[in-house]
Amino acid sequence: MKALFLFLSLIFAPYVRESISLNGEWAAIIDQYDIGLNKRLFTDANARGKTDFVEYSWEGGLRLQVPGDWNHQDPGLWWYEGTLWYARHFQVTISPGTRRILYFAGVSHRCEVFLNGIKVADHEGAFTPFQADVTDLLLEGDNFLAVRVNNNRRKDAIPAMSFDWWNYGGITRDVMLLEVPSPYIEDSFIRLRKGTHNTILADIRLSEALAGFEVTITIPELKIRKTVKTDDSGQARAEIKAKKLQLWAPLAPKCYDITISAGDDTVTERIGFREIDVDGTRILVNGNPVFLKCISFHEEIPMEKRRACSEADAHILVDAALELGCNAIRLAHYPQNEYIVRYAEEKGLLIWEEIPLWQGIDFSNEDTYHKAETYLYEMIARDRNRCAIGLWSISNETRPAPDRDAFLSRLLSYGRSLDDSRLFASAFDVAYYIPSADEFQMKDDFAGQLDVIGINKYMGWYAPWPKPAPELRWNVFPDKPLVISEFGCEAKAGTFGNTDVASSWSEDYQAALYRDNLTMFQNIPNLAGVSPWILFDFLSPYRQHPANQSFFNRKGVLSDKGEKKKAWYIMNDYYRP
Ligand code: GCB
Repeated sequence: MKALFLFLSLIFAPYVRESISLNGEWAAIIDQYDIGLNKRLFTDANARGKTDFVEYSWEGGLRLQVPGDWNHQDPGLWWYEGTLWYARHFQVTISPGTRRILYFAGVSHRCEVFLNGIKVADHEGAFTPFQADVTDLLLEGDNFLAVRVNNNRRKDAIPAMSFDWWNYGGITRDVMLLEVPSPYIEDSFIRLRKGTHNTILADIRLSEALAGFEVTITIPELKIRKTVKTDDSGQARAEIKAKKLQLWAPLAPKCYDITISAGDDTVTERIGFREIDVDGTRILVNGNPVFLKCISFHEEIPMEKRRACSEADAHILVDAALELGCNAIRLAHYPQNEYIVRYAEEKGLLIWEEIPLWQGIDFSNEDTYHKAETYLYEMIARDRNRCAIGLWSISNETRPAPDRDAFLSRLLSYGRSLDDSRLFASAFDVAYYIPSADEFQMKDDFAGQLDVIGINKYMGWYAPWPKPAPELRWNVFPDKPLVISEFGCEAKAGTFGNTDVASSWSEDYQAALYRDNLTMFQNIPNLAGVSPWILFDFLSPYRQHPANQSFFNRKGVLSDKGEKKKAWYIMNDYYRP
């Protein structure tokens, strides 16, 4: 049997497998001049004897918590951009016949990983995981792990030289050492068969190309048990009719415990099933039109000025979106940690997930293109079994130009080849009011290839209102679903005053602007959802006003302390059924 889809090589379901956590306290050395490789910081050398001149030590220095950005853990690192080394020891008991996979859920932005002095991985891209099979390098007993981390902004990177959020550095997500039998279930894609509501398709691949290997899928709640055999590439497909399958839907989440076993490997994951599609200008979930009541947030706990990294942090962010009345979230502007995605799915929030292809990208650079493909691949590999994810977004605020159009078209085809069960979108900031036509229009040769058009529009903040809101008409990709993927303005919580003056930074100005936007939205015939910018005030070096911002972007409907601004109540009214 030939598989009809691409298998992806990040281990399936790392969070539910047996593992040793390598979170906790790590030793750290700041390496501002990037000389650590020459000094061999990847070894745990100690000077012994008269002529041994080791000029560093992993003992007695800085200590950092993993997961966690380095910025908030030491005042000297708040603004730091550069290289920093992490290291730790850990103990292992070797079990013959098993494999060990070192898994990093996210390191910001690039890193090299050394185990017992030998390089085992390098990775670029702060917001997606990577792994290395280290079975053959592990020692019985003590092992030494060192990671060279660098968070410099670079012209050819994604994101590139500047972006409107804090450039946190470090090992910002979990690190674990997984123990799996051999062979193990390396990849698995479980979803509804396209066009049906009662047929489950499960594609499974083993870590080795073993033919005739039995793979069993059980779903006890549905009384399903099906065994299939692998082909000579170690792959198997099961197509399962499920009579009483209850589908997952926004705010009506239903997932099942699904167990996949192959040889000695058994994995039980929570998996849900849903269909997402477009019909003209509407987004359909399981055949029913859904208007996206969405909100964006960054992976940040603003109250503590740090990146979000734990299950408890995920609850803070997702619960705040639920309290606002949302049925969807936009993970701005990058894949956020798995705790957020899993908890949102459990709570029934449809997810718009995106890669950080945010303004200022070097579209004519072939290396940058390959980085974009890698990002998309890793995001989809990590999350394609999460039914809550309805939209993959591939870019934010890019300007039409031949090199950009070619780059995004190519990237979109690549994305569609990885997953044909979801919608593809992008957010644009090139919809303008055209006085001669007396309407909003947008010219973009690429955008028409997408399923859903996102429009970021800051009426009343970056752009003045050309006419009163009720009179503004929209004619932007009228045949496709359009989501207002950003709107809003800055307001300092606790500041009240004139509703007409943007420079008042008042909650009242923000509230009036929200009301006007909601009025204008009534004149967008193809509107399929809205997503205010943003849930919480967030940190950004862009935001330099000493009194009003102090490096916070103040467009939150909640302040950095979690206080509700007036705009919060307006959105809550709009979203309440
Ligand atoms: C945008 C960007 C977002 C910014 C926001 C702003 O259009 O997509 O990342 O933070 O505007 O506040 O200016």
